[in-house]
Amino acid sequence: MTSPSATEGTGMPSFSELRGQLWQAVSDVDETHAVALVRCAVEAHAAGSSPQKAAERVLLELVAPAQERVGVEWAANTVSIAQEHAATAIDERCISAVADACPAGLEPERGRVTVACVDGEWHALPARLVAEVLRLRGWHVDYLGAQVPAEHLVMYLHRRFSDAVLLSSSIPTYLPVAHTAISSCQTAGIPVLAGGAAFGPDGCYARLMQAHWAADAVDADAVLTRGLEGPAARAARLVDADLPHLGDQEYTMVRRTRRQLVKQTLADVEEGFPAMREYSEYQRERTAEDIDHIVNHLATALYVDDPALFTRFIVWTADVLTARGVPAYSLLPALGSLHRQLNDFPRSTGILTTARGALTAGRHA
Ligand code: B12
Repeated sequence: MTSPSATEGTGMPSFSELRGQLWQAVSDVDETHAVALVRCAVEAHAAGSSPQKAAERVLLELVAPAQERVGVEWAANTVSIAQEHAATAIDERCISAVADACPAGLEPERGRVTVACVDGEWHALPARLVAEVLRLRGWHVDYLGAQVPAEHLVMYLHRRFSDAVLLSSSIPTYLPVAHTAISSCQTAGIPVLAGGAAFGPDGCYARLMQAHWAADAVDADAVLTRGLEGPAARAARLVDADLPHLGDQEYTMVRRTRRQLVKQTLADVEEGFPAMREYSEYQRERTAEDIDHIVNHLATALYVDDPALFTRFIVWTADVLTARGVPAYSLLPALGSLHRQLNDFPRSTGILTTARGALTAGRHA
């Protein structure tokens, strides 16, 4: 691999070359090299622009893609969970190194924001990237990190002024708790800007929950600069008022009977997929976990009334299973069992039928 110092004086490699080098360092679990590389990149690129601009490019064009690639390689079963953890730790160190190498460009008139992940959400790195970029662009940022319960977030906001709360979530099953956090902050008088993969394509679920949305850190800066509409019209409402379809009680019923649904589905799958009888205890536990994720995503699709949320999850799960030598059609008995158990619930059976169609019609069959 090219040493970062070897490029000094002769000009830094392009961002695309640097991406390859950073990925190499991350996959070799070579933290020292990764940190040296991002520091050199900030220094070298600062000459042509400003330290803040160079730092932002390094965060968004080097560190973020490296972290995204970890996910792609894990899904394809080419890196293990342990390697994924090591890579994330290195990427976190790289973000700190970039932040240390470049003072925040604090501008009092830009205002103060609080960045936090919703309760239960462990994916703190995306929120941290957003926080650092906003800091570089002159915002005062209070970064609260992973899984912040709504009541503690609101207590914090009562003590420390914020122009807006930026809420991050990567996993769609946290959308109901995200909704509670959004409405609690708005009730406390603080507008909310949501972001992260959980909020769906183009932030459709953020809008459903009456929050503002931005695709990434640069977009967040633009939205905050335009100004967020005050929360007055959105405050002090019951979250159910945003989602009238919850009146059919299907979401509540699936949530309430989740354990029983998982247990029965596991039993039915064992019957419909005889290979499972040879499974080890460890494999059985993973299967139970997968079924729990399926029921949880079904509940979330009911919550936002969007079959596509569930279909995306099933297709993703099918890809992950296929990469691990488990046939995608092994998901069909689970979908069939849930369909039978929820036969009296039209929205649930509709969601299950749509996902089954995607699984059997596509390359996953
Ligand atoms: C690292 C990682 C983890 C780490 C997180 C560590 C950390 N400190 O962040 C750990 C190991 C904890 C983890 C756990 C899990 N993970 Co994970 N994880 C990832 C991974 C590989 C990278 C996440 C990341 O940092 N991405 C890079 C950032 C830069 O991209 P981004 O998230 O899209 O963020 C950008 C924008 O969305 C936006 N944005 C994000 N937040 C916000 C907020 C605001 C306000 C704004 C404006 C914008 C914004 O700006 C960001 C920068 O451009 C992803 C794969 C992936 N491709 O993302 C899986 C992934 C998110 N994880 C996944 C899963 C399933 C899980 C687990 C459920 C696994 C399990 N079975 O236990 C748990 C859930 C834990 C929990 N309760 O949250 C799945 C989710 C799939 C799905 N359909 O739900 C993914 C997609 C894996 C995959 N390859 O498919 N994970």
